[in-house]
Amino acid sequence: MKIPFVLHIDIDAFFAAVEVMLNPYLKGKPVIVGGMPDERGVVSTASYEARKYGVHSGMALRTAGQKCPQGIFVRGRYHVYSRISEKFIACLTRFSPRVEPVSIDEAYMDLSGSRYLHSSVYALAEKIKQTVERETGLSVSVGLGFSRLGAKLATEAAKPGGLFFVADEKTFISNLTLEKIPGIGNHTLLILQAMGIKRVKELERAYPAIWKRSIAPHFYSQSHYPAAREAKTKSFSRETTFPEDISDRDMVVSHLAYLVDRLSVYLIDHDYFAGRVEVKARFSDFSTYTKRMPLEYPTYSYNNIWSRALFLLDQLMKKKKLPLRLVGVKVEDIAGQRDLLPFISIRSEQLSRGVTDIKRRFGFSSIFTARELLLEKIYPVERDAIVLKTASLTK
Ligand code: TTP
Ligand code: MG
Ligand code: MG
Repeated sequence: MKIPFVLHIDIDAFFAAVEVMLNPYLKGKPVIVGGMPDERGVVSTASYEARKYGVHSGMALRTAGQKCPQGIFVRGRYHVYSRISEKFIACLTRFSPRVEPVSIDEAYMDLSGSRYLHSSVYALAEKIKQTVERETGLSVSVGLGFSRLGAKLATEAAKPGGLFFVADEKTFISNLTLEKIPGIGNHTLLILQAMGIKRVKELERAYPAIWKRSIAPHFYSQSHYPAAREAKTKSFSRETTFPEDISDRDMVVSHLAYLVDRLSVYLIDHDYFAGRVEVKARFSDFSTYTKRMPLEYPTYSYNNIWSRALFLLDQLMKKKKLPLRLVGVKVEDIAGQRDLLPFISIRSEQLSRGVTDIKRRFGFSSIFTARELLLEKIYPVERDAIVLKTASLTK
């Protein structure tokens, strides 16, 4: 029988580590990425030195400034992080065809097959860790287990900079405190803590009925989730050629917004999450360019996909001082599910779902973002679509 080996890998203090790598003066200092301490907004991440002062992702910048006055605050440089993220994932795919990126600095790999090429799965994991660290210049943590949950929890135990193999998942997991278990929310956690239950094994022992009925199914279904799925090649795209070449940026933006809107609704209708966005632009001289960028986490949110797409479009439009004849957008790294992301706000996803519900009931054209409305000037608007000249749908 083939034993499933899952490897989970995550970059340590990712954004902060990149800043330190690019500016060695920051080495060993409390670095806080996200903005200045007098600005609105939150901390993206903090170096481990800054974490000692209690600074963490998601904390208001102002609070971070109070907790760590000597902290060095830097604004994020997203395009730099995503380029390194791409390099990171590309490096992993050399070791296994089954790599599943789950966020900008994190991926699962199925080593069940590749391990035969090495003396042991542990040696292979070490090799992967060393190679990634050498090629990206960043420190990573690696977890090895027989399931996704096991591997992910192993990475947490290994942080920062370690490699951890959980050989006996059941014992390891039953000794963990409950907040370590993905899927046990804050609300449940508070109730259980009030009942004096802190660890997985205490819950299992004291309340076997609650355990079996409400938590174990979720937990074990994750625990026994088979090794990482096939590397995703699936993608969906929408593009259109304009009736006449367009030099007005707003008008191009409006087309792109409409195409992103269609893609987001498509993802929601099919229960898909996208991991990466690509934008394509063709100029009046037929020269064609594309640019791509990972999303911060797999999502179907119009707003998240949109903000990346707009950034990419602006990059592409700088290539030539010519009008455009075509614009297109593609979402890639499609997955049917994703890991729980307890720290990331999913308000924009709720918004996209709400808008999609309205579109389902009253027609696609019943609700648009303002930036799409410019299209009314040049195309007929029907109940279920704005009728573009050539809206091609590719799988
Ligand atoms: P994480 O891997 O969760 O965190 P990290 O890499 O900074 O630190 P570590 O893994 O060592 O605990 O997130 C990866 C990057 O994603 C992080 O560097 C910044 C970004 N991020 C946010 O912008 N907001 C958030 O709330 C979180 C959790 C991460
Ligand atoms: Mg990380
Ligand atoms: Mg991560």
